[in-house]
Amino acid sequence: MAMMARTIRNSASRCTMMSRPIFGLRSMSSWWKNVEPAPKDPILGVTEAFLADPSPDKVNVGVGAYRDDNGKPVVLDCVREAERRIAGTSFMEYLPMGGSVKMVEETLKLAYGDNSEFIKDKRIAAVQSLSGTGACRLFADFQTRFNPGSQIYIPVPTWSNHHNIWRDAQVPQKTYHYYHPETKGLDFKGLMDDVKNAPEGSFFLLHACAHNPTGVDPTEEQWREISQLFKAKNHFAFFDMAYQGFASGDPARDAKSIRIFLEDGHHIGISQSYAKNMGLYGQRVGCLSVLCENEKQAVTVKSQLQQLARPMYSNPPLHGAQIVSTILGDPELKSLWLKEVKVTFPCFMCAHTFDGESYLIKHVESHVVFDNSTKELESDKQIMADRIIGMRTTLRESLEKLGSPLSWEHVTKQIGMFCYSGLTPEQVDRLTSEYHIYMTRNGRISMAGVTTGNVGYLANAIHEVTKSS
Ligand code: KET
Repeated sequence: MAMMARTIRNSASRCTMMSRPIFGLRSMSSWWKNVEPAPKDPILGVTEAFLADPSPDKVNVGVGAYRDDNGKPVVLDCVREAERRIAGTSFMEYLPMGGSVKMVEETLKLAYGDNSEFIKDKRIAAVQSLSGTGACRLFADFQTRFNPGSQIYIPVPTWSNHHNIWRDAQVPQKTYHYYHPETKGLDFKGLMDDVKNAPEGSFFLLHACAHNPTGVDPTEEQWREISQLFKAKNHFAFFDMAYQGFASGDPARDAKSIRIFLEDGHHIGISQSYAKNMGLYGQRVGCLSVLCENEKQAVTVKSQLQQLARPMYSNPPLHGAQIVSTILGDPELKSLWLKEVKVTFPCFMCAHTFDGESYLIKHVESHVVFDNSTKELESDKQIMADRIIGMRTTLRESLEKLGSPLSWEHVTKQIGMFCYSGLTPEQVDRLTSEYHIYMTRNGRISMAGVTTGNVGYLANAIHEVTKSS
């Protein structure tokens, strides 16, 4: 106590000394003179650059946000209806530090299963998070606080912000093999070797489904092998599930990787996001959960997650949580959402699976775009799903017609929101400077940004920058 008082006094007297010369403007402005401009964010920086470009030809295939054929954002019908029901609410007070209990309850069912024994046994510590990014960050902070000195294994490549998140949480990073550039598929052997060679009890970040940016997921069988090896090595699996519903059109099916780990008895962590699968990007609504050994531990862990949240943002925002709990808490609205996920997103997601050697093109069982239950949604949403498959096909065919010497098969074969094109950073730079086409420098194309109006222009530009390679 005495020491603390001394420290405070010392810093106070330092402050007085430092504040003496502040009468001149020059010394005031010197507070931040050592601050250098931050590097542009590899993904959101692309949107900034796109917005600043006055060219009428500009094309944005950077950020992963769903768009219609006119490049306009899409709001789901279930969201519109939930907003209508919420409108006029008199509750605008703070949520608890852990967020909306109802929203969290419903969100856990999506990841762990409707009849999950872990939910029944109250073994899951879960809090509402600021979307998927906030869930990852909260977990990273939790990891460093209660497992100081531990590292995190991150796949190569990954969503670029994973590196920033664990860096800012002071967690040292290691990488593991994931993608094979030649086969444009999973580097399963490299992955398994890295999992095997990591020290016992390491933390691993896994993409639950629709891996960003590659669009390449392990098969079910491969997930089983990964889980077994994790078990043998006593590793901790942290799943980032930002695209539940995007790989197959069915959220339950897309949680398969997680369910396999649960069956095998792992104590996992999960980040969930409603940015993509409910189109609630800007509402910042998601969930962080950690499966514990028993209810008592879950209560303790949750109290610490809340303790981390309190000085950072106090408590999470209300509106998005209300939308989600209104949709998932009402059987009719929930089934509307499930239909919309199937109809809106899947066709371009579900049709292609990599079996280790070649790609199988087929519709997954859950994909019911063409059955009667979705008739009422078919019109505009159906057109959108078809549009995206169409865009993949048109982009590939246009490149082939232009006589491109390269293979563009993967454009129609990868799953998820993105096409991991294989373009080099230099080629992407040329696309931007010469053609006003904006994408991340790793060559990732957000397929949702490709439209009837720009696909020909895009193909031509890609051909121009790649034809001599
Ligand atoms: N994880 C992954 C794998 C991911 O791609 C994103 C977002 C997030 C988490 C976080 O999403 P949130 O909106 O916080 O729920 N990815 C897209 C947007 C971004 O970079 O922020 C993207 O890759 O374009």
